Amino acid sequence: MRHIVALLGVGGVGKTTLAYRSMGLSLRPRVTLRPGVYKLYLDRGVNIIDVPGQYVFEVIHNFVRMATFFVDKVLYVYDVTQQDTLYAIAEMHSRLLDRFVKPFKRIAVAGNKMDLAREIGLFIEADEIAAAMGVSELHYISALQDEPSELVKILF
Ligand SMILES: Nc1nc2c(ncn2[C@@H]2O[C@H](COP(=O)(O)OP(=O)(O)OP(=O)(O)O)[C@@H](O)[C@H]2O)c(=O)[nH]1
Ligand SMILES: [Mg+2]
Repeated sequence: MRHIVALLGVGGVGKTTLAYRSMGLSLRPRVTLRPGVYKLYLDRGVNIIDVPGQYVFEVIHNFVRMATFFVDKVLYVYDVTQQDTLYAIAEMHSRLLDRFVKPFKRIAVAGNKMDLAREIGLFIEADEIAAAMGVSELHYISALQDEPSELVKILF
């Protein structure tokens, strides 16, 4: 069975960059307007679902319209230099819980753009919000700079 992971987060946090770099591509993505499904062939197949939308309501609307019942893991992505993107994933999560009887098997939070955080000296941690969301799996990454092998790990 393929492992299906959905990337959720507001516009510009780096979802498509994460999907591309996990596949070893270094293209600079444009704004995602349509749902993307990227297939990775590792020891186990992975489908990465890149959900379009700039704002919370759009992302949730687009995600719910997709075949969300197949999703094995939801990876909430925020930008560690933008506090509002962190609040946005908490809001997305509560909106999803309002709609689904059962939460997803696996839920994780990824704080992205760590390279930028180090450069500008501003790092917004997700510990408290992740705990409030009931999420214990938390990763801090640079979708732009981390090795693909490291990025792939957080998809599982
Ligand atoms: N410095 C830095 N920039 C990043 C990183 N990841 C993504 N970016 C940049 O952030 C911008 C948005 O990245 P995308 O991957 O398009 O973000 P997205 O979440 O797919 O955005 P939408 O498609 O608009 O929803 C691009 O200019 C990326 O190059 C990162 O780890 N570090
Ligand atoms: Mg995108």
